[in-house]
Amino acid sequence: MAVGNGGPAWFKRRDLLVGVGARDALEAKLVERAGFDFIWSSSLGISASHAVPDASLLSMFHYLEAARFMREAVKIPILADGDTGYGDERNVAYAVRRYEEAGIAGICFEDKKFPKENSLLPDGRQELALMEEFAAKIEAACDARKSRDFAVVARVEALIAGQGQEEALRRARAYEHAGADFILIHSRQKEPDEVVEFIRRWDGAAPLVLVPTIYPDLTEKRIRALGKVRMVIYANQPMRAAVKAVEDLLAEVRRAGGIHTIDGRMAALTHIFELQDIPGPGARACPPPA
Ligand code: SPV
Ligand code: MG
Repeated sequence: MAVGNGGPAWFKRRDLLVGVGARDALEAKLVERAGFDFIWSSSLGISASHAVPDASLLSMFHYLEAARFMREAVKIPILADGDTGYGDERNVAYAVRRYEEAGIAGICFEDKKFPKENSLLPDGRQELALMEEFAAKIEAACDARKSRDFAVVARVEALIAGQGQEEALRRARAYEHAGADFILIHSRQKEPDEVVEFIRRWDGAAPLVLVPTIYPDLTEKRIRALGKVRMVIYANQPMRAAVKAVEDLLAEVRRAGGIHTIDGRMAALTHIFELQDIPGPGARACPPPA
């Protein structure tokens, strides 16, 4: 059943919800404080924080645990990246039950074969699952949830796999028919033309979700003007910003032979304590050594 027919309520508050990818609870908190609408618990981010490829290496419980800590730290909804569903329909149904009971607002499954590789990996293996098999996973996900407020997002990887618009549309229609509340259409083209064409041709009722990592020129204003898209996800920008900042800082420490030149480049310890919700006197930084 499409969202217009009484699907998840949490996304109806705004015409376009903007979510940001997080690896952990601290990053999720920063996203919430910056005023974004929801958290994307990113498989790329969570894998990268374990320094392993985003290639179905970690278990469902690693991803669930990360999302659960995020959930405890923020009030805004968390949309979980559920990869390919960790197996067949039984695994999908199991994951939906665990994520829903953990207070996660929804989950996204992608129609690639397990084990998958990240969609943006140069020369990555992008093999699609059979459409009928993935539609059965979406149906299993919808049947497994207790509440209609738990969103099931079907992610179409046909454009990522170079299979073209017709195949992407055929799959999106099948997944909507299977019960998906949203269709995430992913692309790795530098120009947004491919995604824009899909949006233009999309004739289903399910709202679309975009991840414009590779085509950042498609801004929120342009997305709104296109219509049909109700969620946009900036999946990995905080992680990439953090890695760059830390690498630059560490190089400076090596260069300077000490930590005496970097004060202005770090958050104050008091800010870290505050992000940890440490009350009262605990929020004071340690005095410098006498
Ligand atoms: C993620 O953030 O894990 C995603 C988005 O799935 S992408 O990396 O573009 O595949
Ligand atoms: Mg992912």
